[in-house]
This record gives sequence, structure tokens and C-alpha cells, in this order.
Amino acid sequence: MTSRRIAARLNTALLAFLLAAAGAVPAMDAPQAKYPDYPSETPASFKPATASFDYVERDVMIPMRDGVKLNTVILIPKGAKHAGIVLTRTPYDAHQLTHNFMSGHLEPLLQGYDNAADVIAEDGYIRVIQDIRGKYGSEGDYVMNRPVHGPLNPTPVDDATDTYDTIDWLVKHIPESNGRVATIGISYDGFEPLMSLVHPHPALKAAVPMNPMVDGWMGDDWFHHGAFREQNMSYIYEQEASRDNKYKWWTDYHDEYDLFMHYGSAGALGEAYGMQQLGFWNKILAHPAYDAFWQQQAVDKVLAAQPLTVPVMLVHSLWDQEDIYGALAVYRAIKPKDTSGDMVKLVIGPWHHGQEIEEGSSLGAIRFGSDTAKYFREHILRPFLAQYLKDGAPKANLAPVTAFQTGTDRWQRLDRWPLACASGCPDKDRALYLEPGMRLGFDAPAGGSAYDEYVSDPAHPVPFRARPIQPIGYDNGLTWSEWLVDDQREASGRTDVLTYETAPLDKPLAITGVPVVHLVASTSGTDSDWVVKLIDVYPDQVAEQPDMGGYQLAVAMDIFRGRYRNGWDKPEPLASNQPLAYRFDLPATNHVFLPGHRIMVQVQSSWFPLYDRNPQTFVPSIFEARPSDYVKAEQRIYHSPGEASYIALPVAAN
Ligand code: PG9
Repeated sequence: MTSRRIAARLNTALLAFLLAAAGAVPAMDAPQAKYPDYPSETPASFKPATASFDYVERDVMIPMRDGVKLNTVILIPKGAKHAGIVLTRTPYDAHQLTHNFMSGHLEPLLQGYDNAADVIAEDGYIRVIQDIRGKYGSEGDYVMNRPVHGPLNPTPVDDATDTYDTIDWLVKHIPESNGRVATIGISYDGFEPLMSLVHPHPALKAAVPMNPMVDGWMGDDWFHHGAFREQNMSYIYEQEASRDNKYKWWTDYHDEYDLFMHYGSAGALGEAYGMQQLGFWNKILAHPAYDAFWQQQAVDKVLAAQPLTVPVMLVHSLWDQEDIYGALAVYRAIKPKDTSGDMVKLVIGPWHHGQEIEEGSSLGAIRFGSDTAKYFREHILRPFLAQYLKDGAPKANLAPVTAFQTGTDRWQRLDRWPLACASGCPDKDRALYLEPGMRLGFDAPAGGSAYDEYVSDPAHPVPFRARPIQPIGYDNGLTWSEWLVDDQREASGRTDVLTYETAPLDKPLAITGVPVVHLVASTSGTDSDWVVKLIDVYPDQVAEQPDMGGYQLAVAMDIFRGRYRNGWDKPEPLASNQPLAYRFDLPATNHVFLPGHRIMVQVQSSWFPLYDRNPQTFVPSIFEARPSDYVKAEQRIYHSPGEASYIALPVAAN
């Protein structure tokens, strides 16, 4: 080392010593630089210059009752006094959610997933986002949608207790707050506000579960009526493999259709990806039917057994591609407890999953004539939060139900939901019958051919959207969020899809509630899936939007795994070649079929690869189906007088 360098080193060290001795700077506590004469450009510690920011950030580890500490990001508007707290608990990285778009201003900082940033920032709330137990910056063990303490969870802690402990800490340690807290979130983050309602903290003044995960088997993320949503395996893999989701799903295929076909059953794919290491995956494999594991953690059932003491605003999306079941299931469970009529509000918007905090003037090709999401945030969410979080705020002028009616594209203030067929549609006069000649009509079939048929071939399952099938994702041009409004023409031209249609309507037909499928069908196999779609067919030409000419817009569609026809917890083989009756709900609608439009019903037996293929041979668990179990099946859909297939429509009384 040259004498100049030695001198430089001595001078640096001497300077540091002298400065430290003078107290001017803390003694250099950095580890000795590896090469002192070529030091790191990164300081031992860095202090962001936030003097110009309009908020203060405090990152804290909040201790839970069992000692586990949860990473919590607290963002306080500068100068805040008596401010309400808006809390989101998330498995999706609190730091990421609060630093989406780094800014010195709170509103742009909060843009992105989960934040109604315009409302939260503009109304001066304290924004708190916390990593749930076991994820990202928080300590503890992770369990997917951790069941409440009880038969499924022997520990003394769950998301309800963690929320209680978090709220207790927040109101005691944030002097800028007024001690009033609301929980809010979408999807998994919407599951958390529901958990906050179980033994709620007295400072919890409102909960806003949006598109919440409620019953993973019946109709939310994991299964729909028993058919497994195998494209979600990538989520389970990433969510469960590590605390910080560092292990990413991988594929050797551009088209997800090919990926899932290559491996055969979902169980084989899971094994190939090492998923037997993942606790939740093993629980899914162990519980393919709707047994106690699923029933006891269904949040609507949990809340049905709880007193209702905190005002709730449930937010549902009519085209929710992920959790189309949850919000309305909870509404059905808790609304009967709302004796005052003021505790439960329901909002139904024409949105995809979570679109209520994005731009809401359209979804895919479908236009709504106004920014419906902005309307929700400004005229529904903002006054609702203010009423419960702001000292002295007025009572919000909200109807019990605020619903967007698609077709007419207008908001409705309703006193109840649904307006029709609240307990199912028994009335035959609302029945839309499948008729001979591939027709649909409100007259029961009086004769003609008894059935229509098609071959369901597991080697060529019906794609649930046009190929190449994209992975599930929300950016980089992925259109996963729009698949429920894809044009169904793609399917209607296939020989393994039956398509029935009315003549053009001569007057509007409004449906508002749950269409119920009554299907009479046979299969040459011993198990089968039935997919039924209720579709609005646009006129052959739409002058103001030419691309909509003949568009086939599904307003409600779902799948039913035939083995459960006698009970969700009782999988049974189907009697081959016997017309058997199937009854199942489609997702709720609030739609008007306009004059000149037609109503269409499509029936098929696969919806791939969103749902795993039914081998059409009854096996104990489809997760373990072998290649030889997958067989072609002759499917028949009946429409004879004694074996009529129909959809009971929730027709609104005019
Ligand atoms: N409901 C969303 C989701 C959960 C599980 C699998 C895939 C998606 C969500 O919480 O974002």
C-alpha cells in the first residue's frame, strides 16, 4: 500500500475519531470497511428526507397475545388530530402495498391493490396495513385463511384475535387517532374484515369486506360446487412455499391449457411441483368433498353463529372471477340479524374482482356509461366511512342495498336483496325451458325430441376462454380479470357445447337474484361435470358499438361436479345412461335483457384449465385419477315433458 493511501486511511480514521470525540457524529458503528480506501457507497444507515412529505410513516412490530409480533405500516397524515384509522390486514406484503408508487403524498403512495386511496387519503384517515401472521415482515406460523379457534384451529390465536390485539395497540399508541377504527379489504384482505367481526374490539366501528374469500369449496377460490379450480395451484404454491413468496410458480408452456393437459390430474401436477411439501395443498388433497374441514371454516357459517354488533358494508362484483360467492353468502347469513335495518349495507357493482377501487366505466368489451367504481367510492364508501370514523359526521344517506342494474346501466336504491326468489325460484312460470330444436322458451316442452347429445372428451376439454390460456395475473397485459365477460361465441360453435336460444325479445326482461339450474341429464360415464351458462345475446348489429354485434355476454355461469348431486359431502358414482336431475345455483344477477336481445343457455361438461377435468369415471378422488380413468362420455340433456330441463329465473316483478 502506498504511503499516500496509508496517510489517507489514517486521516479518515483520525477525522472520524475527532468528530466522534466532538460528539458531532455518532461513532462510526459501521463494520470496518473491507477496503477503507475504497469504501461502500451505501452508508451504515440512511435516513430518508421526508420533511416535505404530507404524511409520517411509522413501521412497528405489534405484539399479539401469544407474543408473536406483526409487522405494521402506519401512515399518518401530517397534522392529523382525532383521525379515524382505516386498517387492512394482508398476506400480500404490507410494505409493498404502502409503497406502490413512492411519493411524498399519501394518495399516490396508496394507489393500487386494496386501497380506496382517493377516499382514505382525501378524508385524512390514518392508514394502517399489517402483514398477517406468518407472512412477510410478521412473525408466527402461516395457515391459509386461518380458521377461527376451534375444531380446525386448536391454538389460542386466529385472525380475529390478531385483529383485536392490533386494534387495541393502535388506539393506545397513535395519539393522532380518535380511537375509531374501520377494517377494509378485498379478497383475502376482504376475509380479514369478516374475521374482525368475531368478538370485535370495542374500537371497531365498521367493517368493509369487499369481494371477500368466504367459502373456498362452494363458490370462491378453491372449488365451485366441487370442481377444483386448478389454475389456482400457482397461488397456493407461491403463497405457501415461503414467508415472502420468493419461490415463484414456473411453466414450460405459453398456453396454460397445455401445461395442465401435460400433467393429467391436478394431483399429478402438484406432485411434479413438489407441492406435497405445502400444508394447505395436502389439506386440499385430503378434503376433495365438502366435509367438516370446509364447512367449519365457511365464514358465512361462522358469522351466522356470531352476534352482529358492528356495522358492515359488503361489496359484491357481478363478474367476480375469483370470489363470486362470498359477499352474498355472508349477506344471507347476517342480514337476518340486522333488526335495526341499519347494520348491514350491500353494494352490488358491475365489476370484476376488486374493480370497485379501479376505473369502473367498462369491463372488457362491456360499457356502463359512467365510472361506476368512482361512484361507489364517492357516494357510498366515503359517507359510510365518515359516518363511523369521523367525530360528528352525519348519518350516511344509504339504502340497505345499492345495486347497479346491467343492461339499463343504472344504480338502484333497494330495500332488500334479492328482489325475486329470495328462497329460490320454485315458480314454473319463471322457468326458462330448454326446448327441442335448440330453442329456449317459457313454455314447458310439450313434445318433440326428448334430448340433445354431445360427446365430452377429456382429451379435448372445452377451454374456459380462447386459447392460448393466460396464467392468472393482473398486469402485463393479462386479462384474467375479464374472463367472465368474454364473448361466449368461442364456445357456442363447438360440437361439445349445446346452445339453446330464444327469439329476439320484444320487451325487456329484468332478472334480479339467483338463477337456479334444473338440469335433467345422462352420461355414459359414472361421473360428470355440468357447466351451465345464462347468456345475453346482443342484436346482430349494434350501431353505437359495432364489435358488440352478436356478442354473447354471460350474465351468470357456473360448474357442478355431478358426483355431489346427492350431497356436497357425499360423492357418489352416477348411474350410467340414466336421466338424472341436477339442481344448482348460478351466481346472482341484476340484469335486463333488452328488446332485440336474445337469451341463450349453453351446456357443456368441461371448463378447462380453470377447472380440473372430470375423468368421467367415478374415482374416490379426482386428484388421484390415473390416465386410464379419463374416458369419453356420451352426454344427453333432456327436454321432454316428464324430463324438462330449465333455469328458474329470478324475474323481477315489473
Ligand atoms: N381471492 C384472491 C385469490 C385467493 C386465492 C387464490 C387466488 C386468488 C385474492 O385473495 O387475491
